[in-house]
Amino acid sequence: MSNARTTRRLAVLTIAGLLASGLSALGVTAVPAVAADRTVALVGDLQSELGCSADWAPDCAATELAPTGAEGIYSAVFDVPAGTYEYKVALNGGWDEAYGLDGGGDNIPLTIDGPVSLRFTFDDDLKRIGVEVAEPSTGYSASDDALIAKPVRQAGSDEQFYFVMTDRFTNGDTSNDEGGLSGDRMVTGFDPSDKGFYQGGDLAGLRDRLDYIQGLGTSAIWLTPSFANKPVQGVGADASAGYHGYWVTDFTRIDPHLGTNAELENLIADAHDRGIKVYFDIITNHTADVIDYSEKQYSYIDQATRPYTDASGDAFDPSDLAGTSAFPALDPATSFPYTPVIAEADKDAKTPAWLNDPTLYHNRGNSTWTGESVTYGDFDGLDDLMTEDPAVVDGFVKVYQDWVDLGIDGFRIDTVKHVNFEFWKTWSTRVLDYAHDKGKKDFFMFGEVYDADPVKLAPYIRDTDMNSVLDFTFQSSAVSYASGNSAKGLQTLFAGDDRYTTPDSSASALPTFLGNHDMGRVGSFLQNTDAPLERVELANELMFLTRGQPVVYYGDEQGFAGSGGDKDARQTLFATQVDEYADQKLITGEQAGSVDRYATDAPIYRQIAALSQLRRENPALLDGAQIERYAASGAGVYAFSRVAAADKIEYLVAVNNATTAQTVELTTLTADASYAVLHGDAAPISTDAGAATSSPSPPCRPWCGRRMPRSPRPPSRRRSPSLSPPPEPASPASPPYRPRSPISGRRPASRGAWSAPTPGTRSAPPRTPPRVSTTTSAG
Ligand SMILES: [Ca+2]
Ligand SMILES: [Ca+2]
Ligand SMILES: [Ca+2]
Repeated sequence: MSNARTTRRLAVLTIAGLLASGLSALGVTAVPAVAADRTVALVGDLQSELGCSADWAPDCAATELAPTGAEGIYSAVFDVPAGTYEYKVALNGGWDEAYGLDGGGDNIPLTIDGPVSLRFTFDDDLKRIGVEVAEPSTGYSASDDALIAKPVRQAGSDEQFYFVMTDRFTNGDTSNDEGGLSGDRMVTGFDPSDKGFYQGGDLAGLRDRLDYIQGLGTSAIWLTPSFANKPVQGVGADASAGYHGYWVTDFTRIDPHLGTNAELENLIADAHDRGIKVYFDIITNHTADVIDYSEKQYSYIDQATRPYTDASGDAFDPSDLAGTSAFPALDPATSFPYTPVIAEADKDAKTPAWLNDPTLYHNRGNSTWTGESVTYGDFDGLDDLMTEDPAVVDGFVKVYQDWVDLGIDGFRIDTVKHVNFEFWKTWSTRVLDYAHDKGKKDFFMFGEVYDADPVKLAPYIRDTDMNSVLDFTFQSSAVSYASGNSAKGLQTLFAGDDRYTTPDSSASALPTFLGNHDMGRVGSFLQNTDAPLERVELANELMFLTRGQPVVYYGDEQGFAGSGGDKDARQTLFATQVDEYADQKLITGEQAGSVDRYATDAPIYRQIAALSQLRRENPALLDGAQIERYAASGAGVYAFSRVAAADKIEYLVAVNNATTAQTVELTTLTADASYAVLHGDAAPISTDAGAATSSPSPPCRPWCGRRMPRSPRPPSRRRSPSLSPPPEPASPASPPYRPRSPISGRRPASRGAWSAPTPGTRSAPPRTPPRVSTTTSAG
């Protein structure tokens, strides 16, 4: 580490308190005003109702929000009569700076059935306005019960995934290593000394090691794509094999390197006997690279330059027809910007047979990852299907309905944003309805939409029958926090959760992850920090104790870090013959070497197993509501409550990514109660009926001596955090989200985006998490 300033101890803390009292209302607190150099006014057509002489008056003092004492947070309560309004905030008495919907310029609509006291809060950091009911007009009574809806928890959404690249897990059958082919590696694809070729792992190996997978607490195995692939693509130094599964030629058959359809059925049967589901990673965007262009040119040609023409020569735009049953007949010789050609030997290379029709592909050249090429372009030559054509939609509905019949429990859907949205609307509904009709009520599909913005992710959940999407926002924010960046990043992450809430979906179902086979392992993002192992453990704690379905990427549990994304994140758990893999360091600092790594006492394996058990034994941690309690402005504490409606037990979780112990004050849901420690390095805490005091006491562990105020708190008693966080490190670095390359090694990895390690030392002592578990009493 350069830049090591002081010897600081990495303090990573997670506590979960258990108490037995009922829920009380969350106190909404206010604080004495402090001098502020900015003023914030609520403006809108409700101002005249609130004592202003006019609406839309940014200089009206009657609707100013007051500083709360928390930096950048302004708030005020107004009694608003029934009506339909629009509002935003304006700063400093004028219109030069104003914020509305999602921090933008649009007004925010508000409709109120009856008079109500509303608290408006503005966060000057996030530029977001929050509104909440300050006080119900009357107390809660039994007659209100009917108004309370159960929280949405989607069927099949409480899994813990183990995402495994089959070729890299265990070689259970050496007879299939060459996939039934004979010749050199350019024919068979098998070369265990090259990270870009098949290494030998297979379905038989997975079946042999179900104990190992189950020992982590896994409830669902997600297999990398398993269908028959083109064994090798590319030539010379660019040659690589389809070991990863993303170069499919036969969508009806397991790749012979991995096993047979019968072996898959056996794996599913054994997994189901253990209560473990089996998920497929599936593709509809492209096939292997079989189609070439007679022009031998591959640059993208857009529709403005050369529109599609039907067989009669009339121009048309496929996006005008997507989602309908109409599509014109096309002519491979004239309809496309490039002329698709298929070598004679490859005429029947693909299964089902409809995939061999070159007019069912876009044939516009390689994607530039922008504009229309995002959906129309080839992934570096991979044949990009004309997914606007109903023949393609129908074809893939049938393909994947058949796999539902074989016993697959759910799908992870690849490259979702590279397929037109209309495809997903139709395809997802037909596949999900089919699964439900077959009695698979828990069938669950989640998409890989490679983006960290909930605004772009949520429509796939809201407007298609895709059940969920991989939570790239979580990945970005959790790893950023674990590396030492501001807790505000987590606040922003979870503030986006409402995007996913519909009558039948919620953020609770999002599969969460920390790294993967494309971007790289979590270990690679954190290995250059001051305390790599502790920070990976912190990231795991975040993943297992926050909302969502955790995904463990195979090998992370053995401490593999790797040197980047793609092939550099695809180590074998069996003894490697790849020198680069053997030369790598594990997250513990140990040399990876060339040895089998299936130890169930490896530090991360044990941690994941323990966190899994904690979730199982305390289901509020699995699917309970998550309510934010504290977010440091900078490195420091992020705290939240988890509570399940069924048992009304509050769990308090606090994590600290700073290198010093932290003490903070916060409000919980539950007054006059004691919290026992369930996990982590902490002392028991309590909420009391009086005012908060905060007096750190030895031994100086992160939460020692902290007392939590009762809730609801008297408005004037809120305090700032009693201990200032350490200086803010470099601002969070969001990884650039490049399209994932299914072609290994052709695209730069995103590693290195995490270039803001926390100043500190390498000598952070290991944590010793006590497992105190005592039942507590409530006041
Ligand atoms: Ca094998
Ligand atoms: Ca496409
Ligand atoms: Ca091609």
